[in-house]
Amino acid sequence: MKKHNELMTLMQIALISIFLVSVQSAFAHTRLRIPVIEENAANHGSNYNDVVIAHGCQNTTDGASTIDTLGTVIVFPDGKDSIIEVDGQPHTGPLTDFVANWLSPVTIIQDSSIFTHQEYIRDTLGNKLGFWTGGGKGLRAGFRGLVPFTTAGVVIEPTSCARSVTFVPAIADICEITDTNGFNNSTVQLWTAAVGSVFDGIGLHGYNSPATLKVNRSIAPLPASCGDGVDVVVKPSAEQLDRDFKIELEGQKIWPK
Ligand SMILES: [Cu+2]
Repeated sequence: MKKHNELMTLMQIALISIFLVSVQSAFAHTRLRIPVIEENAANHGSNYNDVVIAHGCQNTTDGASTIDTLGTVIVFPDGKDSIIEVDGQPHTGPLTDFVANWLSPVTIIQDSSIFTHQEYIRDTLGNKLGFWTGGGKGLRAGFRGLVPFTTAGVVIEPTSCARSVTFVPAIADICEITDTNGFNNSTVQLWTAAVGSVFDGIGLHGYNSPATLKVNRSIAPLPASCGDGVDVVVKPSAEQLDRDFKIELEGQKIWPK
């Protein structure tokens, strides 16, 4: 009887492991390699990170991710007309209610090990909100890609009740250059918050499953009146994505077509 029980336990463990492995691969989406960081007020220090391209695009025969990736685009919320949520509720005030220094959050780390071209995506004031990289060998399906960049040190407004601020960038892994009508699982992987932009990707593989960068409060203590504090989430507006989420090469827009 005891042997029988041990066997059952072993089988249960095996089944649970199989379940965990399949859950993990279902969640193997494009993410940031370091999704949680601390405030970094030390003279505008940077936080080193990578976009992790987890898989290519899916073929239409069996849905496996067998299609190579030609390039990647990432754009952070600009903090001007961004969608701000406080403990899940809409916040109508500006981002400066919670973050003191969100201007130019991204710096590219020069690297051509996967893609040959790298270029910033800027707002009209020249702030670096994101970048694209593409061309060259590209990323072979079945391999993972690390696309390196840094984020500028984030300073949480000391007088605010924010105990964390989570920024939600938009990322696209592009396997074929198309217009927005050509978006499907074999041409692009869209990791965007569904905010009503043309990049929502309704019904596609990464629908409303964006990467996140959570900044935990770690410098100024929470004011006593804040209690446990609040968690703030910042998403790009549809207007920003429709305007900024693109690949432009020498003034020519090449993605989406
Ligand atoms: Cu995935």
